[in-house]
Amino acid sequence: MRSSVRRRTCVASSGPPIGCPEGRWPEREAPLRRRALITGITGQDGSYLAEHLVAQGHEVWGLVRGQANPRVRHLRQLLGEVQLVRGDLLDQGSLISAVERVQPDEVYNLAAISYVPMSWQQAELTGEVTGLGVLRVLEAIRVCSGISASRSPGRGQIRFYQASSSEMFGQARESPQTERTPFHPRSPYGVGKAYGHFLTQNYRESYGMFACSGILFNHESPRRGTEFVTRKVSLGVAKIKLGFERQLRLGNLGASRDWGFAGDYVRAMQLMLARDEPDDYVIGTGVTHSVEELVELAFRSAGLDWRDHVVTDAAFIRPAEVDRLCADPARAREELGWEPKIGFEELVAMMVESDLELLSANGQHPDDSLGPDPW
Ligand code: NDP
Ligand code: GDR
Repeated sequence: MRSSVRRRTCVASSGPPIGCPEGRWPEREAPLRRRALITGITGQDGSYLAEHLVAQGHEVWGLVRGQANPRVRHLRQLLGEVQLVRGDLLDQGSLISAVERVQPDEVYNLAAISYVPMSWQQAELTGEVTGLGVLRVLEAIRVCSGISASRSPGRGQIRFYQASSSEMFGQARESPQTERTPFHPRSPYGVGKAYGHFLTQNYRESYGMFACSGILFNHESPRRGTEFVTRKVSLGVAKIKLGFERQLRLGNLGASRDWGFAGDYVRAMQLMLARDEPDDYVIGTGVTHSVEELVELAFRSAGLDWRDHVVTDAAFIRPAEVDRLCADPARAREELGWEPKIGFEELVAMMVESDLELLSANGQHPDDSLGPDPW
C-alpha cells in the first residue's frame, strides 16, 4: 500500500557524496531511508529505541494516545527528529489510520500496561491493551498490507516487532530460560503477554508476515518508571541520602531477576527486524540477582547501609510471585551478534547517580506530586 510518491531521503549516518549542493543526495542516488512506527514511544524503551533508530538513519514516528498526554514532554529532546501520530491500542480504527498515514517499513509494538501489580487491579483493561492490543496492531498491518488468508503467504513490506516478556515464563519450569522453555505466567500481565506472543507467531505462520517477538528480561535505566523496583530503590536512596526521607518501603526482597540496561536491549529489537527470516529471541544477561542484592548495592553506592532504612511492607507483596528468572541469551548472541554492554553494578550506580543529580537540581521528583504508589 506504500504510496508511489514516497519521498526518498538520505541516510543520516553516511551522508551524501562531497560536492552535493546543500548536503543533499542527488535524487536518483539517495538510499531509501527506513521508516519506523513505535507504539509506546513515551515509555522507557520507546525513548531509547527512537534514539537508536534515529542514530541508525531511520525516519521515526511515535504513536501517542490521549489528549494533551503529559508524557509527551519526555520526548521533547527527540521531537526534532521524531514525528507523532495519534492512536490507541484500544481503538482498531485509529491503528489502521496510523499505519495508513505513516506507511512504515517497521512497526515496534512496545505499548502495554506494563506494571505487573496493576494487572490484578485492572485485569480486563490489561487483557485489552497488553493482550488484544497486539491483535489490533497486527490486524492494522495485515489490512493495510492487503494480506488475507486467501492471499497467503504474502509477507508484505511491513516488519513487526512484539515486546514479549520473561513474565511469560513466570513459575519457570527450567533455568536458565530459552526460546523453548514452556510458559507458566503468574499474573494477568503475563497471561496477556503470552497471548500476544502466540498471536505474533500465528500471524507469521498464517499469513507469512515478518513478525518477531523479543522475549526481554527486566531492563532498567534512569528513565525507568518510578513504580518499578530498581527505580523505586534508586530514587529512595537519593531521597534518603539528601535528607528528604528516612525510610524505603518494599515488598518481597527474596525475588530474583536478570536485570540489564534498556539502552542495550533496544539494539536487539532492531537486529531482529534486520534479519533475513523472522524469529523469536530471548534477550537478557544470563546473570540473576535478588531484590535484596539490588538494595544492598544501591545503598552502598551512596555510602549508606540498607538495614538502617528499608522496611518490608505487605502492601507490596503480590497475589502470585515470580520467584526467579534468568535468561539464556545464546541464540541472540549467535544469530544476532547481540551482547549486553552494561553490567548490573554499573547499571545500579548509574541509576543512583542520576537520581541524586535529579533531586539535587529539582528538590523532588516530578512524580512525587502524585503521592505514594498505591500498590
Ligand atoms: P512503559 O510502561 O515505560 O511504557 C508503556 C507504554 O505503553 C507507554 O508509552 C504508554 O503510553 C503506552 N500505552 C499504554 N497503554 C496504551 C494504549 N492503550 N494505547 C497506546 N499506548 C499505550 O514500558 P517499557 O518501556 O518499560 O516497556 C516497553 C514494552 O516492553 C512493554 O510492552 C512492556 O510490557 C515490555 N517489556 C518491558 C520490559 C522491561 O523490563 N522494561 C521487559 C519485557 C517486556 P502513555 O504515555 O500514553 O501511558
Ligand atoms: P517485574 O518488575 O514485575 O519483574 O516486571 P518490578 O520491578 O515491578 O518487580 C521486580 C521484583 O521486585 C519485587 N519487589 C518490588 N517490586 C516493586 N515494583 N515495588 C516494590 O516495592 C517491590 N518490592 C519487591 C517484585 O515482587 C518483583 O519480584 C517488569 C516490567 O517491566 C514488566 O513489564 C516486564 O515484562 C518484566 O519486568 C520483565
